[in-house]
Amino acid sequence: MDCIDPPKSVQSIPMNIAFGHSNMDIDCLGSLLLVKKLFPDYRLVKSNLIHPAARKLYTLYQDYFDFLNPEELQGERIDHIIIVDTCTAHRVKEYFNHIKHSDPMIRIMDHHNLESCDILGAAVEGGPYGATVSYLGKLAMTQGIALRPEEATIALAGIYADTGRLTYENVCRADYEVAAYLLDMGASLRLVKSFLENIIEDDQILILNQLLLVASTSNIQGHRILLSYLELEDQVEGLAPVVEKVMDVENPDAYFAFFFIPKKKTLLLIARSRRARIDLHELLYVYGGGGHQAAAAVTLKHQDGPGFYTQFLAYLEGSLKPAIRAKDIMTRNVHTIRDNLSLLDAALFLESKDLTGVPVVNDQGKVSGFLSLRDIMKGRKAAQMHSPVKAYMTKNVVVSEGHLTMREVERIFYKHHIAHLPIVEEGRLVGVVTQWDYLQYKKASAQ
Ligand SMILES: [Mn+2]
Repeated sequence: MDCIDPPKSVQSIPMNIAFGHSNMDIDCLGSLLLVKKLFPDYRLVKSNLIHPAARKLYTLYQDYFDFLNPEELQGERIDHIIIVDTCTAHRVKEYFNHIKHSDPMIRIMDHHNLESCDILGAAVEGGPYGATVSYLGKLAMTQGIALRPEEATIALAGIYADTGRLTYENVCRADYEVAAYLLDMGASLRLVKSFLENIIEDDQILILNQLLLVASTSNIQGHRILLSYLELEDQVEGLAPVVEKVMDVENPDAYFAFFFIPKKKTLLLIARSRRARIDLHELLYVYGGGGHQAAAAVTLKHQDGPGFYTQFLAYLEGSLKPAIRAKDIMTRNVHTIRDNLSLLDAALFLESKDLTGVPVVNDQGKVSGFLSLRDIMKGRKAAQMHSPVKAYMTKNVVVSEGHLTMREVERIFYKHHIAHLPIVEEGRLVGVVTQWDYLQYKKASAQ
């Protein structure tokens, strides 16, 4: 052969490329798919690391995406770049390491803290969406782009993955709008669900079973804390979803899962919290780890596993903010009535105060009953509105004390089917926790 290949470093046709962050996740893949539809002249570049949660989807669709490796950018002239799902320079370093002799225009589409973007010269767009897919999905909707069912499925998986199936606090209206558009395009919820299933390996299932056996709960500062300590022969991938599964089963306020690999003297602590008061990032930051309030982890080398476990428990005991208790959320200055009041006067009183029920107290301030609208209704039906309250009130009222944790309050509500829980101190009424108080607490404090 006498023809000579042109030197690789002098590519005359400039390229447009798009990529997501290193360790590509499902939102990344979904976003890149939409880039492919919206900007057909862009080539997609893959990260050399795929997040474990996205591997299934990536493996099934790698032909569809037709990714370039970052190394293949070497020597190419790049004119335009679209970066999705990150605006942080160190998360796209693996691509820029190979981009030389180019001065590309960079467009970023993201849903993370956009104002803290440190990729210089880039034009940033997006906003506080639950997923980057939702931003790109809005663009696709505006342009009337049609998707095939498989494409819609991948995109929807991105929204579901980043929003905890549309339940996290980051969810906004656009996430639902784009989800609806993707359903119209034939997205399969059954497939989405299977892509999100991330406990698939045998060793993950084995560890799940072991954790369920060894995990135990402790009461620390009024919180129900789940703890487990497990020694592993070697590193296991995908432990976080296993820990989350145990969390779902046991439903504690927070879970601290310790994994120790003796031969490497390495300790991995994975933590999850369901209470705003338990800030895991703050707790693990002290050990050089972190994440966010509800999910954090730390890896420690040169450790004595059992020793660290004991030491960490003492640290938790001293650092956890006390749990919220009935006295913290109860309504104080409660209205009360006496049992010799007529039902009619009691009804007028409830109406004037806009109440659905009221504790009945005696001369000593002790709770002797509870009168609800339902009790009054019974009196009205029997044409007994001039009867005294004591004839129709609920006697044997369930009362509690202020130190009860919210978990205990919850249990009482459900067990006794009541909507008001009078709180007494030394027998005297000091407040009431209503279902409304309880729901406000749930909204503010629980995940
Ligand atoms: Mn994302």
